[in-house]
Amino acid sequence: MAQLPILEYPDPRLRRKAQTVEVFDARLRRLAEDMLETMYAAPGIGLAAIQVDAPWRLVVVDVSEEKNQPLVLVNPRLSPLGDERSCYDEGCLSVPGFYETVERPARVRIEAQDIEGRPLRLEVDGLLATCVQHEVDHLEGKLFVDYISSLKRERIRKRLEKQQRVKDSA
Ligand code: GNR
Ligand code: NI
Repeated sequence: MAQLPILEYPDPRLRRKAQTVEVFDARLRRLAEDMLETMYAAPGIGLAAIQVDAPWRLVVVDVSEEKNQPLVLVNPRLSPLGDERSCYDEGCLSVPGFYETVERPARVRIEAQDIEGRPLRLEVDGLLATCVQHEVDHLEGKLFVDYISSLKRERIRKRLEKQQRVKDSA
């Protein structure tokens, strides 16, 4: 297993639309394993393949306390269940150090495939529902900062660009 570098906002590669996975092979399993290792090390509760510069419709999540309930979703599609919405203070490994409140549907149905390509259907709520919506947004090139005011978003962009310049010159 290996840890993978995570792209950071405003890297344009985070804005690509991820492609449908059609081949369920050892390379895909390897990518999912490396993503889980990267997510646990960060630490984070989810990671989309696009964040590690692999533009496939693949996400991993684990919202469990013990970090022992990994969920791998290939080609996930979501549909809201009911009208209830919930607010969560979201962060993102690609927007390190910044947190903003985002409102999303409270419950969603997930239709996806597992790492072997078998169909998977789940209904989720709470933090897991928030997290999978955040991850599926990544597959469309969308980030949580797109839900906040442009003023706040630009402030975050400028601060991250400055940090990246400092890192690059070190
Ligand atoms: O680790 C993460 N925490 C988190 C907190 C609230 C809402 C969403 C998330 S996902 C984030 C990891 C990440 O960036 N996934 O794409
Ligand atoms: Ni994220």
